[in-house]
Amino acid sequence: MNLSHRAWVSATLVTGLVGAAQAGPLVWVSMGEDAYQLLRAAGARMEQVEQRTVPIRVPGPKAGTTLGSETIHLLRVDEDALPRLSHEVHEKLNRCGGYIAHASREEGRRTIARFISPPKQALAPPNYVIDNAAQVNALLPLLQESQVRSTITKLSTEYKNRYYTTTGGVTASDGLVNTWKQLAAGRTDVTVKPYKHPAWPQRSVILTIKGTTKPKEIVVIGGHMDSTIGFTSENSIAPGADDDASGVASLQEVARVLLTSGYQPRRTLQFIAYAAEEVGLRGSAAIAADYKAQGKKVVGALQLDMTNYQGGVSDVTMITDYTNAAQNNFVKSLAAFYLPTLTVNDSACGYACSDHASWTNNGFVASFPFEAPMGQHSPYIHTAQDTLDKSGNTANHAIKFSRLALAYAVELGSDGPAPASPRP
Ligand code: IPO
Ligand code: ZN
Repeated sequence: MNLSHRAWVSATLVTGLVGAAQAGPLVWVSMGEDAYQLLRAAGARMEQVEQRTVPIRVPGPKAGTTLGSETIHLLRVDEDALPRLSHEVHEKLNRCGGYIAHASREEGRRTIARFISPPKQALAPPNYVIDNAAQVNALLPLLQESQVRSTITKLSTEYKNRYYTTTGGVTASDGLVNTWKQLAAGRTDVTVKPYKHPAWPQRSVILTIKGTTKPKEIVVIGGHMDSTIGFTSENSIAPGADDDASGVASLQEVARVLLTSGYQPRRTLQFIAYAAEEVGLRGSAAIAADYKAQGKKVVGALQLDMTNYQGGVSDVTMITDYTNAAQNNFVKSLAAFYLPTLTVNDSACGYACSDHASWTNNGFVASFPFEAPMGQHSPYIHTAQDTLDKSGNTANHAIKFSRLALAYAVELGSDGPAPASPRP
């Protein structure tokens, strides 16, 4: 008996109520209950709807503990209804509730099944120990708020939008390749490469610092470069200053400091700006699936999506769902040790809310430190008002995430204490 098959509750065939307004191709997507209800309320043309209830598990050492459950819907929907969904999800839901795009029903079912029973991790968990305090404490003061601020300004003002299919989206991606190449200048152990996605023009960008003794073990720090306002086209204004110029700027500043200081990790470090997050996590899904297929050993991934709007009293909110509890605890311990003035709390963000889910879904360990508790994050995202002035024209909040990500990069990237410095 095929259990996974039996678990599917299928589907009333639902046809669109406003067929005339929508004439796009039907695409496979999966989403949580709340996003699905919005889609239905909007009268979107949809077919072959089926749903499963997914336990929200705490993975890792506390495996078996559940945080409750949520219903995931798999369906074919008019592609033209999706931009509006992105918009409404953010307008009407106090949490994220994104969707994942799928190539077929079978691929969608497999993906959802992997959320229910995550693939066994090929890699033994790393040692989560803090043993590089001298190095981390020497590097932390080199991080500059002004650098993060200027990157957010550049990304959010130089292009009308950074949507995955527009000129702005492609130019922004090319611009990141150039900027990151300049950061890497003079380092023979560093590469910067665009990652091509055959189905759309915007490329993801990957900066790699090759590990000295364990180059096959990879630590990923990522954020998404694309922006959206829902119905986004060539001339739409979608600054995406918080979502997610802030995350890309936070991680670029970590790369800048590691590269200019001459830091050499034992494990390979990769900084990734993902394409096409806003349209169903497509860029990160492609990369994580590719890494899995190639047997790449991703030791851990850290997602930075929205770091610069302090909507609550807490500085850092650790996302608890579709992330790894052991690594989340490590990130919290890094905050407590290196950044003791930061306040940290927990929130769930729902199905497919950012690129960490792509790593989790492919059997890798991922964490997602976020700017605010659920519902207190920037209310301007996915609109033309997502601009830096909403954060007081500073990167004071985002720089905290650079500090946390730097501690993560050096502690996990070093895999053990720094070698004793040679005697003078
Ligand atoms: C997002 C992430 C976490 C939470 I809690 C609320 C909102 C934003 C995410 N859905 C997004 O738009 N990423 O691009
Ligand atoms: Zn977004």
